[in-house]
Amino acid sequence: DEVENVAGTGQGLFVGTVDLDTTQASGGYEMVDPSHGDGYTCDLNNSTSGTCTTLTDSDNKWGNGSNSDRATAGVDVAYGAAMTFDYYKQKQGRNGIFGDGKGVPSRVHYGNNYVNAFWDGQQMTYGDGAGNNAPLVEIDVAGHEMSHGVSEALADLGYSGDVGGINEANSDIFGTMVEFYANNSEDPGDYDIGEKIDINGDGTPLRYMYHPSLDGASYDCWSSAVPQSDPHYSSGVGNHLFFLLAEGSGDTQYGNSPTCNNSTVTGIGRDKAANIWYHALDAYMVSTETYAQARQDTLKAATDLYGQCSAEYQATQSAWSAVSVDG
Ligand code: ASN
Ligand code: ZN
Ligand code: CA
Repeated sequence: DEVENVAGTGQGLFVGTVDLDTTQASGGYEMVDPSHGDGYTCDLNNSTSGTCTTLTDSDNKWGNGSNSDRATAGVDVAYGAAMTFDYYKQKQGRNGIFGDGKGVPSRVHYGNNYVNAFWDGQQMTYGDGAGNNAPLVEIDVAGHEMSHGVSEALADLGYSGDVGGINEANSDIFGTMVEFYANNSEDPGDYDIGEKIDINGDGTPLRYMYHPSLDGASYDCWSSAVPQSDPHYSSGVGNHLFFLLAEGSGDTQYGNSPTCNNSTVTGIGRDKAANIWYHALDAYMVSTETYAQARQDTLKAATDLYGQCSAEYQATQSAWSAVSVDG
């Protein structure tokens, strides 16, 4: 018989040594997390389909901090899934990605040289990376992908035109909020996406929320080119909006964030900014959302949460105008 809520420890690739809740089974332990809806972590054994084998361990000490142990990547993603579950529950009152209290599977070691991670509507899958880049198992990436599940459940956000960028920005916003929430000493919160993966081999992250065009392709400001572009580039407008609303234009800790209209924006803090965005997603956004509608919907959310004459409402107006989304 299985004994639940067993306290294990793991040594991940990026997160250092962390606690993991596991399940005791005959002869050892399984990486099944009863504290987070029985979400489990499994090894695809470099296949792209077929059986995913739930990770097991004899002494409940998982991974060794290096890829030489196949459980190491599993530690990072089990932790990332738990932190994502906890963020939504504690901060947004949402019980699991689907709101049903259930955890989701996290599948590691997908294929060969796969430089991506994805949510398929039901579960998580992570590649090992190729060449010099690391497996795509960082906290903000895990939070990004699972937030695709949340945005699908709440608003069924589309994936082309403005809404494609809003969808991707939503995932970067909550991936980053999960990274801050986890408060992991080895991978503390910031407004870079995937900064530890070294996807480009030169130390740069996948994306920069505070100044999206630093990646050479993302948009800082809305223009008619934005809805034509890849969602990972049109997301720049939403990422930039979120950074300005959270931290302001004069931030020196996370990055200098230039405004598109030479204005100065005073941030309201990331928790309030995330609450406004989440409430807009939950209550107002639609599958065909445009950036102009997102401005209106976040203003409705700011009114609901803080009142129409609030500093939070005014900052939301200023931040959208600062990314060239005017009322
Ligand atoms: N990692 C990518 C993303 O979530 C997968 C994709 O291209 N949809 O954006
Ligand atoms: Zn995405
Ligand atoms: Ca990050």
